[in-house]
Amino acid sequence: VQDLSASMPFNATKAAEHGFTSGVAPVQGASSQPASRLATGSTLSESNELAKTGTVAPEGVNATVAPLDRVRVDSAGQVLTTNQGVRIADNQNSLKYGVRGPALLEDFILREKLTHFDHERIPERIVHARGSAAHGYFECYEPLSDLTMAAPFQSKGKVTPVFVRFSTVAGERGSKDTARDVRGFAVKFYTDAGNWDLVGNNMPVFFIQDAMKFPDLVHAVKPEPHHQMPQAASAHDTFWDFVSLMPESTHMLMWLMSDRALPRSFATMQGFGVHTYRLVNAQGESVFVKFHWNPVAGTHSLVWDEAVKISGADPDFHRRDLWERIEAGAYPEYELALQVFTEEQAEQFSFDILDATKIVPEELVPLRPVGRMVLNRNPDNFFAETEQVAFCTAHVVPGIDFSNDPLLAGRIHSYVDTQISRLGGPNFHEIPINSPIAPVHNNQRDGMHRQAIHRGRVAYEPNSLGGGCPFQAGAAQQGFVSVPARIRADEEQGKVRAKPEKFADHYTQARLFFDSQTPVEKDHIANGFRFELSKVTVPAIRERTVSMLRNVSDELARKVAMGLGIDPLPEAMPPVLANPAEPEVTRSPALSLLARPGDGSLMGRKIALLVAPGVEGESLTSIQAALVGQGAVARLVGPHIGRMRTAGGDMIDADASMENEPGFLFDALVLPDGEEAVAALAQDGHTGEFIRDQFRHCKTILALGASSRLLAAAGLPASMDKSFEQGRTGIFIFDAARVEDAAKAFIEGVSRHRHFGREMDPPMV
Ligand code: HDE
Repeated sequence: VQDLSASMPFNATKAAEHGFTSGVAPVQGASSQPASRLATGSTLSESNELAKTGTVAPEGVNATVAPLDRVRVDSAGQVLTTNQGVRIADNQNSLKYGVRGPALLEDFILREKLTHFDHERIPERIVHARGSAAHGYFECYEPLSDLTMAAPFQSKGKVTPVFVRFSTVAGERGSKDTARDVRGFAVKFYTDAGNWDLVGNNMPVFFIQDAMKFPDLVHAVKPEPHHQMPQAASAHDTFWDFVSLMPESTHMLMWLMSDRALPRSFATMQGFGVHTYRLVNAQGESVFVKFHWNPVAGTHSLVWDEAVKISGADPDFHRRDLWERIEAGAYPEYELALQVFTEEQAEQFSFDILDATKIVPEELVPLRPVGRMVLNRNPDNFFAETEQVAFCTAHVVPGIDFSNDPLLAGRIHSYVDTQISRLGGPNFHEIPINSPIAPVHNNQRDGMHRQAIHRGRVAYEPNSLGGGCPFQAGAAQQGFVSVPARIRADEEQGKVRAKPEKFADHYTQARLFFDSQTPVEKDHIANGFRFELSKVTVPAIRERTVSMLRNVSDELARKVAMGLGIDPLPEAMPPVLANPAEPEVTRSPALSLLARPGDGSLMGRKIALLVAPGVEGESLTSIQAALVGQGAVARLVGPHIGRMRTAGGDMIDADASMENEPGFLFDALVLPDGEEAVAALAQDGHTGEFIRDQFRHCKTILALGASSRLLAAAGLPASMDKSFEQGRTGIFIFDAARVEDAAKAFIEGVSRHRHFGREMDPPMV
């Protein structure tokens, strides 16, 4: 074997293939992960035994991390090369014939660089293009082996690595985070029996009942084809034209017009599997299941005016929040809960469990908590992980199976299909973020970008030349076996293009949702419809929607009609099903966002403490320390960023300015004591805007000492004065000497998120 000089570019993986061993220790250009691939296994995923089991990662350690190490690249201390490993001497100038002469075609370094650049973009997802993701783990509370053999649920404390991508639906990849929209909530479980993707949303129902209508729905909501407007918004003619002709969408529209469509963060929204799935145990017995993710931080949303402003000041609002929470250790956490019911139970329900426009009310089938999911690691590279991750509803593992939901059936096909064009071929499972930690062995071969180097001459089964390998598992060895009878088939019907009768009950559950909301939430839903329909230019579409709403609630229809100047109220749209079955449940408090206030913790909440030169330093730092002690992010926001002197002569550093981080980006506000600082803040128009937005969006405000003047100067209504002291409205005025009491009252106020008691429509401030 020929000796390689230590100073030469050297790739340990390659060299090992040719017989080089550790005797050659390259100084530069070495792979930081020496040749582990050949030694261990035949697939990309097999390099890490610990990860493969999926059971050993202690809290905070992610078993998918180690296998990904093989493909992580860190160029620190490395020389610049071409993709062929050739060192580049000059990365500034193309090759020319004389300094002022023509560029030369033979410049392979320039051409490689430009060609790669030209192809750096891949097609964005047709829906859910805008997304953000994180790594984490799922931990099982108790074994569920009586219900399912799915690997993540087999023992108490079992940990399964996950990768979760949150998304909006309609907007393009670069669109804003805070659009009124459904949010995707897609979880990839890297189980030790293969990958399981639970591709859900933050709302438990969907617009349509049959996959046949999905392209129509998406074409209607996307920017209109002639002028490509509006971006990331459903408030336009084609969307409302379509949904007002599709009464099955009514229930989903209730959710979409509610504050559910404006989550405060990914950490404060629920997730749902939407469809009915099946759990299957080792005996082949199966039950139906609905999946729910409930955020430990509680459900919490933005208000519309706030969402609109945030999309201008920080279009990455949710992405930033997710990233910062994880960097700060305020890990987003969700409890997984199941609704389990039998086929016999399902047959008795007043609705059809195969209909994705229906929920199973929690009062009918209670939630059973089965585990928790913690997101504790940001991706290293957005493109490699968040963009290239491929979720597919077809990815299930033994123990999970499908129901006959016709929407789900379409999805089982669609997701794999879309990855083939989006990720450039059938080998997308080999992209590191997609590759399972369970071993992969089959006779599929070739295709674009194949990574695995299959050895031997056998790529067929049965074979004798390969010893019959890879061999069929069969049920005894946990091979996937489909549940034989998925709901009783009606044999007399034969092939049909039709729907079961209960699918035609379009309004009972829409009514259930609306009637279960608090008065504030009902107002927000009406205002949501008012805003969206006010952007619709065709009066007939507005009226048709109002006539549809009359089947849900006349109170709602009237409010919306009034907001749109529709008078008289149009007739109710004739329902498809004249006599729907009596519902089991007519009020479900669990459907209110306020039903899940969370643990009251301040973890991850962003609080602004206004500062200016001459600020009273002691009370300021004491409040700041109290907030940070509760896990909040307490930022000093000044007329400018950087250093300024306090009244006591100390120096403080403002993290942000009122210009670069306006008030609506924060969950709560502290106004400081200090005559000079208050005078300076009163001079700055941003201060009034800051306070007014905090007030209008019903957030907690604390004014210390002299700064109470700023509240009045901002034009807050005088009627609020009397209740300020008691804090009933979430506004607290304290003497700076009582800073400890102030901190206590303020923290309690912030933990309640918002104080809707002071909301006014139209806003007075
Ligand atoms: Fe999707 N959906 N969808 N969807 N969906 C996609 O797959 C589709 C539906 C959902 O973060 C696409 O990889 C059809 C319901 C999420 O990468 C595509 C139908 C629910 C994500 C697709 C539906 C979802 C997608 C686009 C009706 C909630 C993002 C790119 C039959 C349960 C996953 C891609 C991620 C993405 C098709 C309906 C959730 C085109 C045909 C219902 C969270 O394949």
